[in-house]
Amino acid sequence: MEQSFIMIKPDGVQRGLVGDIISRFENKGFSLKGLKLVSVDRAFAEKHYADLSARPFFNALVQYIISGPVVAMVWEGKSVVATGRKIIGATNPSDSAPGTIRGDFAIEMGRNVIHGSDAVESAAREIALWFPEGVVGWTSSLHPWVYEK
Ligand code: IDP
Ligand code: MG
Repeated sequence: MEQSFIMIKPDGVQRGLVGDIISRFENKGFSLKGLKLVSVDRAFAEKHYADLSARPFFNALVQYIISGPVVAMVWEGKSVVATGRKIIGATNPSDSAPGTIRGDFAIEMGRNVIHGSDAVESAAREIALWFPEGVVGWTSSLHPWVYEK
């Protein structure tokens, strides 16, 4: 089953949005497979955002991610990568639809509350980076009530 790496950024933690954000993924029917509150250092943040290292906002982005603890999660389910991006909303909160996490809770790109993997391949890379210890293997007893088969 597909997995996505989802991270509540430091502003989301500071603003007390952790419970609401987790509820949105739980309520959808996705399964939580990994969860931890961590502070990462500059080198780790630079590795996570390596693809963006040439962008003008890279330093500000890294500074933002290391400014406080983040909640790192692995969520599993059918099409969780693409659907997770829909739940999160557009990168720029000015373009994020109301009802999405960024649409409901954010105003600026540099304070957009949450990260979600953009493809199945990047999800695998990010999960390996953030959860080198692996995630938890379990199946929700609600599985047959969420999936037809
Ligand atoms: P995503 O988080 O929606 O996948 P990416 O393009 O991967 O967006 O960018 C990573 C993060 O970098 C964004 O979530 C946002 O916090 C920040 N960011 C992206 N583009 C800009 C920009 O043009 N100005 C400032 N920050 C940006
Ligand atoms: Mg991205």
